[in-house]
Amino acid sequence: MEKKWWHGKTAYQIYPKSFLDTNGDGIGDLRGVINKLDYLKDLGIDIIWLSPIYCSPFADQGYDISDYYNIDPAFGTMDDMDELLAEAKKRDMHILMDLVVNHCSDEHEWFKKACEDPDGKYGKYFYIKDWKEGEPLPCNWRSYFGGPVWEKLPGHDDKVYLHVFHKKQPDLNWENVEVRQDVYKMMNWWLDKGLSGFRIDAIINIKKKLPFKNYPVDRNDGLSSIDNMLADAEGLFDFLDEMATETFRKHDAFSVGEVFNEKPEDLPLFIGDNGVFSSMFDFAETVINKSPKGAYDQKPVTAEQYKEAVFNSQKKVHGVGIISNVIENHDEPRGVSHYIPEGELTLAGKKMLGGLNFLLQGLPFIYQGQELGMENFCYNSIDEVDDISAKDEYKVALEAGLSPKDALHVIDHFSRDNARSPFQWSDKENAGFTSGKPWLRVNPNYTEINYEAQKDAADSVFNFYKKLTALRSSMEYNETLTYGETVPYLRETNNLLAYYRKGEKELLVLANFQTGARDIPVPEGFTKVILNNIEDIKLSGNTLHMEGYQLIVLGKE
Ligand code: TEU
Ligand code: CA
Repeated sequence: MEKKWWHGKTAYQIYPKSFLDTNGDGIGDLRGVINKLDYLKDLGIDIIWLSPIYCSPFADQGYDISDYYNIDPAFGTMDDMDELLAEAKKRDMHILMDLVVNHCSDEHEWFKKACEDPDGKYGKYFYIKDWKEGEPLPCNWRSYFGGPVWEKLPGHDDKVYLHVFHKKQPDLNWENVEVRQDVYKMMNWWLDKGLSGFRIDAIINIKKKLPFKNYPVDRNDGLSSIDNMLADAEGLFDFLDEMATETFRKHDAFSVGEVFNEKPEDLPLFIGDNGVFSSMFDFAETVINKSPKGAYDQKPVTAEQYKEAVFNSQKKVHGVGIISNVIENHDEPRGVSHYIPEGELTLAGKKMLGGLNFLLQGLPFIYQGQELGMENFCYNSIDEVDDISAKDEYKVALEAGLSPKDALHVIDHFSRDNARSPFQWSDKENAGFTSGKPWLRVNPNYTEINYEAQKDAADSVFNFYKKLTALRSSMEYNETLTYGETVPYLRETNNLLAYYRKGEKELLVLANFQTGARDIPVPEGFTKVILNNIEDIKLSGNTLHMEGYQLIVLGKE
């Protein structure tokens, strides 16, 4: 594998709206990110991905962009952004922005012009179709956030436009070369400014199966999941290869794709040596038990399912490319609440999950607050939920016959807002996130779970993450942890997730993924304790006594 500047690094996702507010408007801002660069440096972060900060009406929290060349005033100014880039550079840190180009906002000037003149230049930037009241829509696809993908074009009773996400997120027509050129121009503009790369949003959606046609109906709304269309669409890589050549490759930029449901044969095309991206996220764990019916039908993840997902992914990517490992992001519940059975969550379990994920082959991403062990929280009412996806899932659950209480419980578990509640800096009012009214409710557990309480506590989740980043960046183990093969150990042992990392050095990671203590045999030679999430280690001969949710990393002397 060809070595790249970003290999062996540690990345961190910031959801700016919820990170740190410095002007009291209740919304996190770029000044907040600048103020916390030293915090991130101290944590051991090299690469920072910012969720969208461009101008946006925030129908989908910035994933609906109305101006790609400006910073939304809620976050600050372009001067703040330039300062952030410069300050990051001083600290040898890299900034990535979110590239949201499957769609823009309906308030983007392209869409406004398309509405003014659907037959003109900008009409061709979108998918606009003739349609009359009473006629069937051009196709029966269901948008990700519920309802049909077609919406009446403002100002035109006889036309509809396509949106696979929210109706305020019209899809850009990637078949139109002018759209593609405009996107590349914008990307290069940012890369020229000193940006190190992009996280690429929802990218598989840019290739539609054309001409539009219906797929089998799969819910009683009479619609069909977008997944059916995506599985059928071909030619995605023509666009992506062109994008890579026109932008990333010219700048030696880092790119990480948000890719779901890829076909196995596509992996090298995405992240191989000549792949279109530097990396892509591993969502194999994220999608465990996801149901086509909706979140209400999703079962809790078991340790065995988690283990199989991890090992399958690791095997797939070895020798192909660098995968990006996550346990959560802004679209998912908090990993510690999601992967550890309800009622079993402890400090040890939080560290164990972090360690398991962090020590895999690939590039680790920490999502803000993960390093503190931030958890899901319970809503008192659906009115407290901001997220459009969660609102839709609530509706779907009610329609499936769940009581309002049970439907709200579904939201407790799966809402994207779980990860979007403000960062818990301290036990001061609003967790030290803002002096004003936070845009989204702070998790009431901030009085216990917060950075101030953890920074000097030797056994805190935060300090455990610092050990993880230090281990990954150490001269001794960086090569092994980045490129070394992941080889399962005692794979058949229930609730034990253990693996070797075999590179220049050899490591053995052992995790007792259950509450009960047990004895585990340890292979010859692994006598050096490199990391341990529970103080004492009981290794006698070749037998290791492990407490519930204990994680131990062993090496050779
Ligand atoms: O997500 C794309 C996506 O397909 C999943 O997020 C998923 O469908 C969604 O979370 C349903 O709950 C990306 C962004 O990460 C997400 O925040 C945006 O809402 C979406 O694209 C649209 O830009
Ligand atoms: Ca603010």
